[in-house]
Amino acid sequence: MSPGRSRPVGSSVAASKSHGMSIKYADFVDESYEPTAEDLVCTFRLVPGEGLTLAEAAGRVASESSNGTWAALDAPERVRELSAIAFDLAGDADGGEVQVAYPDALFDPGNMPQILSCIAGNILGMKAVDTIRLLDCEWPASLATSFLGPQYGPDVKTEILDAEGRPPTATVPKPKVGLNTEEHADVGYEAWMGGVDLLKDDENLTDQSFNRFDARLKRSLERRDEAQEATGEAKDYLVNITDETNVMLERVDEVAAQGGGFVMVDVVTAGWSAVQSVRERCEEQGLAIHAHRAMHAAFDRLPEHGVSMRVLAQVARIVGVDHIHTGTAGFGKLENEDTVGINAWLASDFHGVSPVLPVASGGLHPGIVEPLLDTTGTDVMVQAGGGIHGHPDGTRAGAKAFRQSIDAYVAGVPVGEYADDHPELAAALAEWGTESPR
Ligand code: RUB
Ligand code: CA
Repeated sequence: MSPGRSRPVGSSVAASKSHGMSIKYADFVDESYEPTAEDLVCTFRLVPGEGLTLAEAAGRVASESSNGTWAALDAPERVRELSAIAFDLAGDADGGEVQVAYPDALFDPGNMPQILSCIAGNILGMKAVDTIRLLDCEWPASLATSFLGPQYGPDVKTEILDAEGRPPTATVPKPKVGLNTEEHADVGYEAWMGGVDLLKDDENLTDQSFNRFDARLKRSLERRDEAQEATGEAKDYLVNITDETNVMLERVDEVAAQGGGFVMVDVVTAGWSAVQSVRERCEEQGLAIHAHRAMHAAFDRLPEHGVSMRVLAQVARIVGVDHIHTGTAGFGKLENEDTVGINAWLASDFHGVSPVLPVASGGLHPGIVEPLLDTTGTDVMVQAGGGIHGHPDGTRAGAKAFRQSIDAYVAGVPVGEYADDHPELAAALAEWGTESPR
């Protein structure tokens, strides 16, 4: 079969009705189909429901995620042209992997919720599959470039920060929620003075009564300016604007008015539509977006079901965040899926869409930086909360120790050796060693 969508309707079409043709599940499978450059191609891993073959389950997936349903339908050819085709089936009734090609005309360009309602919608709950996971997508240029994409990506290192040639660093004050505005901004000041580039709000700190958004933004940026002046190094603040969409847009304007360079959004809990709106406003205001991925594990933790972190990261890049958390490659406190592969994808050529800077975060401390960067490379942001503020000599010493561990790595000096004349690093290594916390 030649590539392209104009193909004879599946051999199993039983009867054509007067004004069209009858389409049913089996017509959504064509093992000889070759996808075109205009197709969105999704790879699914699935276990068919009881009594179904892999092909029967795959046909149901392609049908339900494009334009079919459980009943055989009479449909004109032009409607049929919008159908997805399951074309590469590997496995059997016990499970396998299936590729499904979607014509780009099925989608509404620039509308991420619509795209996800197709490829990650009803199919996740179909009885025709016991489990199904969207593993990976190959995006056509027409969809990938129908969104704004990242404004800065890794260029934040030089365009907003002074982090050329090294991983930028961030820290989230701990306790994560509960400090008042002055205490929170103080922690930021101490961390900046110790050598950290970015103060970061925690994902569940927004505008609570004990630490109001407006006051925190204002006070943190005042302290940032003091730290910038004292150190001569650019510093900034990842302020968590997550809220209802219109409130977020007001906060983007407010951050810009106060001279901040970044906003942080909990992209999964806020929703991609809201992230699209924030991205547009950030274009006007010149702000970069730090994407926290809280709740991603509801989609990606169970390996047989849901949506992979790889696909969530693809969506984030297309919509246009500048940084996204992608885990710590097995080090640290949280479960991670394929950090290295996801980070490579975020840096890869992708229809001219800018890359995204990945963020390693969750249970990091100076003793883990060396093996982490050995695994991920240095094109990442590294974040430590407890691994800075839990330092025996406090936040400023913790920030120094963390920065020293990065400087040691970039200089090619083993961290234990660098600690010989860097007492803050020596104290951190004495406290935590090189173990990952749990
Ligand atoms: C970091 C922390 C962040 C995690 C989330 O705190 O709690 O929310 O980065 O995980 P600490 P991920 O440095 O004290 O562990 O980055 O994997 O989404
Ligand atoms: Ca957190």
